Amino acid sequence: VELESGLRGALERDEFVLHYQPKVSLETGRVVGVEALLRWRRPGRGLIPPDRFVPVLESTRLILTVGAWVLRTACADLVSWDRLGLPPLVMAVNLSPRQLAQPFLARMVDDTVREHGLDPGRLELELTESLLLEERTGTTDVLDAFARMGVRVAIDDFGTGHSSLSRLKRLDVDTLKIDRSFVAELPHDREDLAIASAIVAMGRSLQMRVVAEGVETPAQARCLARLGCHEAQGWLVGRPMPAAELVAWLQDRD
Ligand code: G
Ligand code: G
Ligand code: MN
Ligand code: NA
Repeated sequence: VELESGLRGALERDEFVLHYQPKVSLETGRVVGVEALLRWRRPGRGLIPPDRFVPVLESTRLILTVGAWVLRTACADLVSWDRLGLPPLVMAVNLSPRQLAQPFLARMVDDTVREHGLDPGRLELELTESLLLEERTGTTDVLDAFARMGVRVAIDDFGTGHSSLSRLKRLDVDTLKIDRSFVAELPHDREDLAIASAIVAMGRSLQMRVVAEGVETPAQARCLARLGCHEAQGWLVGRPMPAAELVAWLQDRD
């Protein structure tokens, strides 16, 4: 309750910030995109990570206004990086189930992308795997709308939920993100290796891109590259950073 009252008005008080975590191609080693991750700068309490407050936002309608702010801010930052002459990255933004149930979500995303003059293919929306379980017609419609617009869709934390593979086949999904729990014990753990290998093989055969999350060591990255995983995200590549720090980090790499 105290958290909820603090969150009300946090947007107006400018207390939210986005950090960006880079992703690299395992084929070229190049940075290909970033994921926008929300943090709450709570007065007197420091930077609060999303697992502490996103569920509260989601249990209220606050996630809708904060979610729209996240999308606008991420698009504005992406445009500013283009203007600095940085290589064209793909911006990944997380969407919660409640946002996906919003009737005008596709329109809101379309408007935001247009207002910033972005190629829609530069935006990737990350959805949780639980959406693949539900036979909610609305989900199919909104994913179809994203596909028509050319906005990419990724399934986050893949492998942890109970997704229906037949539904995965029917939905227009571009990217699977292997949950970091399957990456942590690579390359030694035989079960995790089998799971990661199966996800990569399935994604590739369905023409999807596969991204591994939580990559912390060169041995994990080599193992994933050998399996055919396209991209890696994790501390080995870079931690989530404020926009200014990301720009310096990107310029440093070249
Ligand atoms: O940055 P961190 O690892 O603490 O993020 C944990 C999780 O919080 C993310 O994987 C994502 O599921 C969720 N999250 C982060 N930012 C956002 C956001 O902007 N919107 C929503 N809905 N969830 C987010
Ligand atoms: O979208 P998702 O909930 O997966 O967000 C990714 C979260 O995982 C981020 O909040 C980030 O802080 C965390 N994270 C990112 N890279 C690593 C990593 O290499 N190892 C671990 N343990 N956590 C990570
Ligand atoms: Mn994510
Ligand atoms: Na994730």
